[in-house]
Formats: sequence, structure tokens, C-alpha cells
Amino acid sequence: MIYRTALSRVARTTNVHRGHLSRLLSTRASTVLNALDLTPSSNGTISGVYDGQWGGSGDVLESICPATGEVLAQVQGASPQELQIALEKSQEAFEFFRAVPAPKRGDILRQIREALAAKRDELGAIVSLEMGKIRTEGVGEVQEFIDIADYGVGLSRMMNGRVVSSERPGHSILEVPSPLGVVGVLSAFNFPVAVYGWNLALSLAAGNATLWKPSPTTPLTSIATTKIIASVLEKNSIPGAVAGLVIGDQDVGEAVVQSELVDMVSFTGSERVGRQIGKTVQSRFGKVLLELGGNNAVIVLPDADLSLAVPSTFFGAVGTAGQRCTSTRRIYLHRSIAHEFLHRLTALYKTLTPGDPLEPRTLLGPLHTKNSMDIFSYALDSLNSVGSEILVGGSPYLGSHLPTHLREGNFVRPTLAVPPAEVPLSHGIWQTETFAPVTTVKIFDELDEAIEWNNGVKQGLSSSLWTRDVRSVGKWLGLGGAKGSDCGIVNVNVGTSGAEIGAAFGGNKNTGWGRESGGDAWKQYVRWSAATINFSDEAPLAQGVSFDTSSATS
Ligand code: UN1
Repeated sequence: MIYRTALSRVARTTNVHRGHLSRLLSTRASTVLNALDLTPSSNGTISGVYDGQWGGSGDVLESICPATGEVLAQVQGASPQELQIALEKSQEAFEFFRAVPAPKRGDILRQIREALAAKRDELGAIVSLEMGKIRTEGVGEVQEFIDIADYGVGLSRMMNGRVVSSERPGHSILEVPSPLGVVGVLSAFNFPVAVYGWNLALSLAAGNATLWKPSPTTPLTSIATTKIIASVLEKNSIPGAVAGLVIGDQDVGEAVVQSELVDMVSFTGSERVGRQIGKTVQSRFGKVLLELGGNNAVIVLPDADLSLAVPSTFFGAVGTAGQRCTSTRRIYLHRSIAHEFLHRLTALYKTLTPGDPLEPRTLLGPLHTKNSMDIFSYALDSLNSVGSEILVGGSPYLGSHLPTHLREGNFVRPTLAVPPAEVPLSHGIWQTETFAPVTTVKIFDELDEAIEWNNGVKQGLSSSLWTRDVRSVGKWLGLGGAKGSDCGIVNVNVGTSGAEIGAAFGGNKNTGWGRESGGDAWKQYVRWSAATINFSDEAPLAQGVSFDTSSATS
């Protein structure tokens, strides 16, 4: 219940530390930071490097609260030399950890799961404070880490290879998974806990060392998370570099991507950066796992249950202030229900009011950065330039429209827009992923047409169909070779966002083809070898090849 207390004292400030850079922090923020032991050292900064020991002598990054504009802390990231040491320690940690039996690694993960669960609300609060998502979603993403940790504990006893029949007598073939090495995780601001959790849980169960380079704008969340994990590793005498942390800007990320010491790079972020990372890692024949842009569509058929479809689409479009990779960007409505659907949806939009993400009743938090505000404004300019009808929203909140303590926050009005029917699908309005709550609407007459629009963008992450008709469902899922959605996530009567951890998560096409989280995603975190074993007294060749050496030796 730290939030209520924090809010009631929001105007008060406390002196958070004693160093020469001492400054005042609001009680709202210091309550959240103190609960996670995030206190600056004597030079006024918080250490942003962990490789078994905490350090950080590189660039100083500021963590800024998106709701209030308050500087929450200064974090000192990795210098080039510290990064090199962290990479080497990751390698050493891997050499140790690979020999720990997988179920024992699972036991470590179970303890990490327990430690995270014990701090779930506190970690959720730092996510809300630093990233800006509302409280239930902040806690929800810590829950997502807990869930995938459970999954990883189970996996640690099930990461099995196979025995394959050989065509040769007295032979057998094994497919053997072995730990991969060092996995570099470059995560994005929008899921500063869960996406790292997806990677760490699988990587750790598989016997790897993981080095995390989080978004430079959510450093406190990553430090708090790493502290919890480090305490478990240290208690079990496991090298801390099994779950290392290097905070920094682009240069630190690039160094991780380029390093031959990193066997796999798992990157979540923009298509532009992902394309570059893919090339760089490929050029040194490393493995790469990409989770890039989404441009997710909802299709609503005449027989859809609108009492479910409308609120679910509302959450998909405005939840996390439109900053999920899986957020709903496009809504395709059948002509017969379009009017009713939009009437109900705009009514819901109009109930939204901006608020402090730490306050339990808030549904609309801020955008993460000022840059996100520019992205929002740019999208609106494009929509207006083609003469779109703005059904609701259409502008940022001015400071004077906001409660006093949120005046510096990055708040915008979630927007629903209907571009003119003649604007082609190839237009940037339809093709560009806008990482903000801007959703475009179009009317269709035939499901095939709507599926074509769904598939007619470069990205291929998530998609939803609302219907009760099994024939439409079969087509949408592409059953029997039907031309359905080409996305990695193809939902029916469920919104585009909010996937559970059980299935593999990821997208096709420009979304990067990566798969994280559940399903068979773990198979990417190991190296596979095929081992043919001959336990006979003959040495025949496969495919009946005869290579007669008798004349050569006679
Ligand atoms: C992301 O936006 O990068 O499916 C991840 C969802 C969440 C994860 C989103 N479970 O919306």
C-alpha cells in the first residue's frame, strides 16, 4: 500500500542521500525507490553494472519519471573496460554454470521466482514510476516473469534431446542439446521486466550466462530486478555473472552485439535497429533472436459479440498507452456493425482521464518519453494531412489540463482516426508502427478483403478476429492451407495484446521471426549436435555407399 501513502504526501520531499550531489526527491518517488533499496552511493549515483560485483564508471544516465518529469536518479553505466570485464566474467560464469545439472539450475530459478514474488508489488511500482505503465500492468509484467520462471523450472527437467533410428545396423543417432554460452539480452523500455524474464528464465535453465543491456531509460527497474536475482545467486555461491547487467547507451549495446564472446543476441526494439543488429551478429556467425515492430490489426465480423469485442479492442488500443509491441494499431470493421462498434468504442475512449500510474484507479498513464510525444504528434500530422476523420483524441494534453503534479508528464489523448477510404494500404498511415495510442479504422465488406489488409503490411506480430462462425475461424487460422493471418500471434475473440507465457511469443516478416517465452522457444537457447554412435563390429557407410579399400591395402 505504498502508493496511497506516497500520493497523499506527493508534495513533500525528502533528502534521499548524503553525497555531494545531494538533491531532493519527492516522497512519491523515494517511497518506491527505498522499498527496493535503490539508494545512491557517496558520489550521488547508483551503480549500473553487475558482474558478480556492483560497479559503474562510465556515462551517467538519468532516470526520468514520465508522469511528473522528476529526475528519479542518476545511474552510472559501464565504461568500455568494465563492459569487457563483464563479458569475460560472463564467459567464466558460463564455464561454471554449464556443469551444474539442469534440475539444479531449475532450483536456482525456483528461488529467483520466489524472491521476485516476494517483491512483486514493489517491482511493479518501480515499473510504473519509471516506465509509466499503470499499476496493474506494472505488477502484471512482474507476474509474467514469475510465470516464465515457473515454466523454466519445469523445463529444467524436460529440455530433452531425441534418439533417432539409424538406417545402419548397430547404430543409433542422438540429438543432443548443450548450453549455448553467453546470451546478450537487449531489452526495450516498454516491458522492462517481462521480456528480460522471458530470456533469463530459458537461458538460465539451459545453462547459459546472460548479460542484460536494458533500455537506457529504464535503468532503475533493471537494477532492482538484478539485485533480487543477484541475492539468490550469491546465496547459492553461483557466480553473479550468470545474470550480469551492463547499463549504458547505444555504444554499450553495440559493443555487446559485436563481441565474439556473446553467442546469441536477443533484441527487442525497432525494425531499424533490429535490421542492423541482425546483420552485425550474422556477419560474425552468432545467433540472433529478434522481436521487432508490430502493426497489429483487429477484424470484427457481423456475428461478433460486441459486448466483448469493444472493451477488448479498447484495452488493446489504449492499454499501456499504446506502447506494447502487441498494441492494436488498426481496426477493420464489417460495414454492418461499424457504426454501432465505433459508437460504443468512442464512448469508452471518452471516459479516459490521465492520471498518476501509481494510483490504482488510473487507466491512462503517460507516454514514456518526450520523443514518444513527437512520434504521437507526427502520426497525427500524417492522419490530418490526408484528411482523416478524428473520432476522438487528436492532441496531447497541455499542462494546464493536467493535475498540478502531472503538468510535466508526457500525456496524450488516445486517438481513433478514420482515414479516407481512398488512402491506399501502401500509405505510411497503414504501414508505420506508431508507438503511441493512435489507432486507425477502415470498413470492409468481405473477410477475404480484411485478411488481405491484415497481411498487407511489412510487420507480422499479432492479429485478432472477432466472430462466432467456425468457417471464418478456420480461414483466419489458415487451416487446411487457407489464406489466413500471416502473423506469429493469430487470436480469435481475444485482443491483440496480453499474451500468456505458455505459447512461444514472436512475429513473422519484419517483426524478425524470433520466438521467446513458451512453446519451443527454449530450443534457441541451446546448441544442438547430432551424434551417431556405432555399437556394432562393422563400420558401414550411410546411403549404401561402398568405398572398398581391399585393393588399396592388398
Ligand atoms: C512487448 O510488447 O514487447 O503480449 C511484449 C503482450 C505481453 C508482452 C508484450 N505479454 O502484450
